[in-house]
Amino acid sequence: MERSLVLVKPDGVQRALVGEVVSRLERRGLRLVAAKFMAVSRELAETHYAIHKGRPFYDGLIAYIISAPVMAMVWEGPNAVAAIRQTMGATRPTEAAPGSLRHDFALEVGRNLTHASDTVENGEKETALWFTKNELVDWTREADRWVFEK
Ligand code: D4T
Repeated sequence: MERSLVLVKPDGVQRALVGEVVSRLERRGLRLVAAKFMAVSRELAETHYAIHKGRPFYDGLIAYIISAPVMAMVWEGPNAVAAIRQTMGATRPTEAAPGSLRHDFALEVGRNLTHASDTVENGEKETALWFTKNELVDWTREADRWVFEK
């Protein structure tokens, strides 16, 4: 079962789109594993976006992600990484597929509402960065057998 970190970024929180994001992931069939509403420290932001350090948009990206609270979550399911990124849409909202969150609710790459892990490996790494083991809920959903093939 794959897992992905999902963030509703500060713009999504300020625009009251937390419910929309949660609803779309639930309706897709993904299973919520963990969630917390939190202010992001500069240290966490810099660790999370370390790969982008030195790029022209880096300082703005850090300022944006710490500018207001985020809703941090972990979602799981078969093919969760690809499924969630598809639900989010391409990083640049003008390249996002119609019907995706970024297509439907965003215009600019620097205000693109959500984050989702881009690989299975990063799903695990980012889950461990944002959540402690105790915060991850291991549970069986009644509908699982109607959504998951195995
Ligand atoms: P995140 O990580 O926020 O889900 O975005 P993606 O995984 O979809 O995209 P990314 O890592 O390439 O970019 C991280 C983050 O930086 C912002 N960004 C990116 C930006 O402001 N300007 C840019 O030119 C790029 C490439 C948006 C997302």
